[in-house]
This record gives sequence, structure tokens and C-alpha cells, in this order.
Amino acid sequence: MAVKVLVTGGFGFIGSNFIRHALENRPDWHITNLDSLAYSGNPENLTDVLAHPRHSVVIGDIQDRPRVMRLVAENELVIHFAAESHVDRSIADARAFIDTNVTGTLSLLDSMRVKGCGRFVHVSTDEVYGSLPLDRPDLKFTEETPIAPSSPYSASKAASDGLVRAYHHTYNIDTVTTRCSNNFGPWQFPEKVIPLFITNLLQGRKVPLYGDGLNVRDWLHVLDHCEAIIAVAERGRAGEVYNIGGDNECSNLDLTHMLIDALGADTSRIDWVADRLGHDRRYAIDSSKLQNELGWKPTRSQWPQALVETVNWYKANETWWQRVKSGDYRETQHRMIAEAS
Ligand code: NAD
Ligand code: TDX
Repeated sequence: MAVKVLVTGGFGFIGSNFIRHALENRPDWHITNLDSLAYSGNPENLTDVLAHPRHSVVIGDIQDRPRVMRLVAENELVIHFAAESHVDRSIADARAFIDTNVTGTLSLLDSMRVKGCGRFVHVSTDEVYGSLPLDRPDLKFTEETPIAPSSPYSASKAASDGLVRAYHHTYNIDTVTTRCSNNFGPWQFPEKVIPLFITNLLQGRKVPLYGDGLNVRDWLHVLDHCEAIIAVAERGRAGEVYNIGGDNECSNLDLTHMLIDALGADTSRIDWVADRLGHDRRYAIDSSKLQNELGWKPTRSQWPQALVETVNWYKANETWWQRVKSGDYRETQHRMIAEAS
């Protein structure tokens, strides 16, 4: 029996890795990919499976209620990735973050309410918990940690998490929320630190390291994230939140040194720049609930190997990221939008 799955944001970094992984590993899944092709939505992320018989594409905005209503009614599982996802952009202007992350999520939830059945998997972030101190390595975010977002991005994600919780509580919608740490891997838009630094180094440019470089992130390979989402979608308990993390804390300075070493560069390539406003100091995730309840474990996130493999992917896929950095990928976006209208 076919399982009909609506994926939102399937042309982004995590969504595209998820679709490819699910097509390979869930032969009964028929995936509809709803994506508006915002700046980070790149059809070239999925060139190899664009014509796959179990993958269909709808170019559209999650705020388009009539369209979302139809699509939600046609599918039994919704996996919601679509978002404005970059903290620095939210600091420059938060409006698109409220539109997509809050109003867009509300549009999906209202469609779920009208439809009255099926499961809604809400892909959220550890950033909703705020920041941990550097001098308390014993502290990690659990699902009970109070919500305390500190950037406009994380505030918009926290608002969407609150709506998901409220719609489960009020209307008994079958929701599950995941909160994941920083992802790395192939097809990540080169505004995020790892692909930005790798591609800058490959281009002979400097890498802009914020502040003192001592901020810590907990890095998880994107395919470990995808497997966690499938486990939660299939076996997670309704109304629950599951943290997802790699147990892989690293300071930005150590990360920068690892990338410089992997690419045979030297530390003169570090450009020490002003700190990000409101920069969260440390993220660290306790994912024992997910591990104990659903048996998930990260298997691809081990550093330094996993980071070196990612560096090698960007070396081998220069055409892909050169087209993103030059803006040429926009031609493919425009062609696909024109074909859809
Ligand atoms: P991304 O920016 O690479 O992709 C976002 C996708 O959403 C793009 O394809 C874009 O076109 C689409 N989109 C944006 N606005 C839309 C709209 N209004 N309607 C339809 N589609 C729209 O983001 P990502 O890094 O792949 O993140 C995916 C999800 O995972 C987000 O919800 C993010 O908050 C969450 N998350 C990301 C990370 C990470 O490290 N990247 C970690 C934890 C959680
Ligand atoms: O140029 C840079 N220089 C730098 O020092 C950039 C872009 C980032 N940084 C630092 C800031 C952070 O401490 O690197 C760290 C990682 O930055 P980002 O890649 O922008 O990720 P972050 O802000 O941690 O958020 C990411 O993880 C959680 C994703 O972008 C979010 O979508 C996700 O929810």
C-alpha cells in the first residue's frame, strides 16, 4: 500500500536530502514536494530524482491556504521543513520569518484541522531553547528545558512550535515535533558556516569568523537527522517533542582549524570579524528520549571523518556550489516557476 507523504521545503538543504533518502529507503512512499523556491530552494539539489515516479513537485507557498488545504487532504503524512532558516537574515529583517515560519505553519495546521486525520511532523530546532553557558559542560538541552529563543529566527520557530502544541492540545491533531542541532552535509546553502567556509577556502578567499570564535555548536550529519525524522514520523508518540543531536560539540574556532587543515590552507585565511548580534554561546542536545524510545542513534556524524567526507563532497561538486554562489541557479528556479504557472 502506498503511503502518501507531503514534504514542505523539499528543495532546501535538509528537505532535499530527506526526499532522496526516503525514496531510497521507503519504497512505498509517494512524495509530493511543496516548495515556493525561496532563495534557498534549489531544484538543482534534486536533479537526479526530479523525474522519479514516486516524487512529484508542486511549486507553491505554504501560506496559499486553498492549495495547502487540497494537498493536505490528499496526503496522510505531512513532514514540514519549509522555513526561513538563516539567523543572520532574521537579524537583518524578520518579516519573512514571521510569514513563512509562523503564518505558513498556521496554514498547514488549519488544513490538518479541517482534514481531521493524518500525522503532522514539525521540523524545529534546538535554537528555541536559547543558549547554554560555556562553563557548564554538564548542561544540555532536554525536551523539558524552557523555551527561550534569542534571535528573530528562533523566536519565529518557537512561535510555530507553540502553535503545533496548541493545535494538538485543542483539536487533538496528531502532531510530533523534532528539535535538532546544527546539520552539515551535502547540498547545504553556502551561507551557513560549514559550506561557506569550505567554498571560500576552495576559492582562495578568507573565512569570516564571528567574535572570539569560541561559540559552540553540536553538529549532526544531515542523513542522521533524516533517519531520526523517519523514526519519529513512523513511531513517535502523538503530541511529543523529540530532541535530535550528534553529541558532537565543537567551537567555531576548532571547526575553522579542521577545515583549514583538511584543505591544506593556513590560519592567515581567518578573518576575525565583528560578532553576530545576540550570538548564542553554546548549543548541546540531550537526545536520550529519542534514543531510548525509538532506538535511533547517529551513525554518520563522527568527526573528523564525517567533516572530511563533507569537504570532499564540496570539492567534487564544485559546479553545484559555484552556480549557487554566482546566482546562476536562479535560472533553474525561474524556469521551474514558469513551467508551473
Ligand atoms: P533551507 O533554507 O535550506 O530550506 C528551506 C526550504 O523551504 C527552501 O527549499 C525554501 O524554498 C522553502 N521555503 C521557504 N519559504 C517557503 C514558503 N513560504 N513556502 C514553501 N516553501 C518555502 O533550510 P534547511 O536548513 O533545509 O532547514 C529545513 C528545516 O529544518 C527548517 O525548518 C529549519 O528551521 C530546520 N532546522 C535546520 C537546521 C540546520 O542546521 N540547517 C537544524 C535544525 C532545524
Ligand atoms: O560567516 C559566519 N561566521 C561564523 O562565525 C557564519 C555564517 C556563522 N558563524 C558562526 C555563527 C554560529 O556560532 O558559526 C556558527 C554556525 O552558524 P550558522 O551556520 O549560521 O548556524 P546557526 O546560527 O548555529 O543556526 C543553524 O543551526 C540551527 C541553522 O542555520 C538553523 O537553521 C538551525 O535551526
